[in-house]
Amino acid sequence: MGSTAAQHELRLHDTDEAALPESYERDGVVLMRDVLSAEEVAEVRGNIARYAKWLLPALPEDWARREADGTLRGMYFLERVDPFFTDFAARADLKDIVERVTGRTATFASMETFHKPARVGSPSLVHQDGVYYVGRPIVGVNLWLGLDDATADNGALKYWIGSHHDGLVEHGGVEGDEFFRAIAPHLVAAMPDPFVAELSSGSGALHHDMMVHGSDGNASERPRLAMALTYTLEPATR
Ligand SMILES: O=C(O)CCC(=O)C(=O)O
Repeated sequence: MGSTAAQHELRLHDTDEAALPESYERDGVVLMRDVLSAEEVAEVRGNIARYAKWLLPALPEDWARREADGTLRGMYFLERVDPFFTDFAARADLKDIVERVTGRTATFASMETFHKPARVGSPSLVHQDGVYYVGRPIVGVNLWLGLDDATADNGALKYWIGSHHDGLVEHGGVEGDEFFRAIAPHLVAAMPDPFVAELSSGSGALHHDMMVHGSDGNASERPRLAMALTYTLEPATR
């Protein structure tokens, strides 16, 4: 497993930094400030609220996940039915970031929101996105975009830096979520401390599909809204 948080502090890069590819290769994640401007964050937030209010009620139940009290936890497939998100998924500047950092041609694959509501937001159990690609000739990457300030107390992402070098860790099913797969708590407990990616709204984190990551629940009074775009990378080598 990779180095511990104590040994390693991730740098928050600017999106046009030449050092991004090297950091991504070494760490499995790069943190970037100002991927979205404050105006863009406000626009995305407004469209998420509009979509949740007017479209979601008529969409299949499994296009959203809810917290135990019914609060919205996350939404999938927004780009399939809503022109704002179709255009967002096709943004050339976001694809360009992915291609510059990874050095590979990227194709948009999917979009998801993570609402992490105040007080009731549940954890994202520790996992590697690559578990969903097993048996398929796909290499993927995930561009996470903060739409609120993310801090340790409202459920910022946690990364096990360098873990992408060590292949897939065993995952199991998760009670109450037939699709999600996570690394068993006793295996997580044996890992070194993660790096907590405290990021201001508009920042982004691009992580490798073998990066071990997750986030804690949100017991704070501040929500932690985010969205993620996944891309597949060519040529597939695994
Ligand atoms: O935002 C979160 O808490 C989880 C995000 C995540 O697991 C991902 O983007 O792959």
